[in-house]
Amino acid sequence: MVQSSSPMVVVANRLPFIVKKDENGVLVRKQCAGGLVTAVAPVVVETRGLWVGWPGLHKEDNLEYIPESSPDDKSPTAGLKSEQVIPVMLPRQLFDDYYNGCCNACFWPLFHSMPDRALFQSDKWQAYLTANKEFAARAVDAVKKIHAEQPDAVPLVWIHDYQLMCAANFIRNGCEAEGIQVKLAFFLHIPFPSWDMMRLFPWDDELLQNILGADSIGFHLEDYCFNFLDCCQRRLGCRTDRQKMLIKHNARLVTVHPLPISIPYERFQSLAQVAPAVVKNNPEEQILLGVDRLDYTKGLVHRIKAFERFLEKHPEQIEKVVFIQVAVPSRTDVKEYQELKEELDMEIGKLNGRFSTANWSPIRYIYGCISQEQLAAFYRDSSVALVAPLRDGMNLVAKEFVACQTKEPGVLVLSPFAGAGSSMAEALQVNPYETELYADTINRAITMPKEERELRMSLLKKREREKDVNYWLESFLESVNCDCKNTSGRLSP
Ligand code: GDG
Repeated sequence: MVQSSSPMVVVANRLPFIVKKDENGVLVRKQCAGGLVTAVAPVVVETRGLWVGWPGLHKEDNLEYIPESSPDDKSPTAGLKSEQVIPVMLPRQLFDDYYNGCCNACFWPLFHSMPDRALFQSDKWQAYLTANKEFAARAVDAVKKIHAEQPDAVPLVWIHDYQLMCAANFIRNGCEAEGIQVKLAFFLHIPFPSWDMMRLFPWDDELLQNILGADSIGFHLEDYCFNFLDCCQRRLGCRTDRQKMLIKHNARLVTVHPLPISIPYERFQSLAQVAPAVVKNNPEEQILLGVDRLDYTKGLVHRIKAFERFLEKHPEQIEKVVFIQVAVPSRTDVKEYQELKEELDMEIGKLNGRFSTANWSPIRYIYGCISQEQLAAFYRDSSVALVAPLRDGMNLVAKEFVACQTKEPGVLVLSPFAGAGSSMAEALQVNPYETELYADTINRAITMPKEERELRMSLLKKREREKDVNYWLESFLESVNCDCKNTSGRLSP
């Protein structure tokens, strides 16, 4: 397990589980553990730290206590005692304005460079600030609790993602008022946009200043780091050093780090080794696979159009290939997402109607969440994974596909607009906006000779095996420790 010398306080929009009432009305934990939780939760347990976040309930729900994990719970959060969890309970309306109104209707599209979709509303931004203050107040409670139990330790507060971009500054002020020393780190899971995008946000100066409340800021890619430095320099007039990735702000030095996230590689590989085979129409049938949250950034409609063009250009592939698309419902109460679902349903229906034969349909569309074991089986038994978002911070699906390729090597088709595209060089690159080339790339992937597939996949696997999620976590902890030594220096002119 990855070690940290400081007690870790994680501050994230969500707790690593949600709290629900079971059929008998008893409060229970419902697990929603992804790779991040799997890697980070044991560090919180080990360092006697805390996790601050939303439990899935609102203030009106009067949550009385956080239930302990059940005795048969084998998940990575099982060791997290209820006293290590601090729930953030906001009034329902405030939560809606903050989460749907600001995070998802403004920051999500803007940070994915889709400004036409972004709504800029002052009241929603105010709700965002209020919510961030509430998360910060609970994080300061967490720090005080640790300080009382371990007075010599300097807690490491690790804030996650675009829902909490202002929390670092509020936590800093709270801890200073209490006279408690902390290290503050922030990690953004989505892209950080260019100055051209950021300047469209009417309160960009306040946002940037609040992000700079952290001592250490992590993004997936160097490009996102440079975007952030650029914004701080141009909007706030900060002095920056692009080589050392430093920003001077209010007489403090803030460090910026490219920290590309990854997956629990071995867990996916092991799942793929035991998962039952995917049922095919015939043993020769080749599966093309897409796995995404149903989100407009993921390029789902572009993908269906490219697949349609591929079938038009290559009728010889009819009845020989099948495209399985898993689309996980997401933000279903938002109109834009409902419209996207309707568009996708229609495009898939049209294509299936046009090309289906008596024994075969070109697209198997799963709207819902499947088990991780089933997912591993799909990854393993697919000949081609189509990972072609219009924009994506990293994209873990590309990496999970590679980890699960334990049998016949398949081909990864990857968009350069996903963060993963900048390191997974052996994938076939595709621009999702260019339908003709997209269709040709699908054909190239489906007909690629075995030697080439083997070579590409073995190189992809080697990289992902070495740089898994634990490597990411270790790199993060190392970067925070280095900061303590380096930021005592000066910014070169
Ligand atoms: C954000 C950033 C960044 C999907 N369907 C099922 C299922 N999944 C799991 C996958 C994967 C995860 O969901 C999706 O991760 P992504 O990285 O592709 O995308 P986002 O949700 O948008 O995540 C992204 C990430 O944060 C991490 O920093 O890479 O850029 O947008 O792990 O396996 N899991 C199960 N059933 C499904 O049907 N069990």
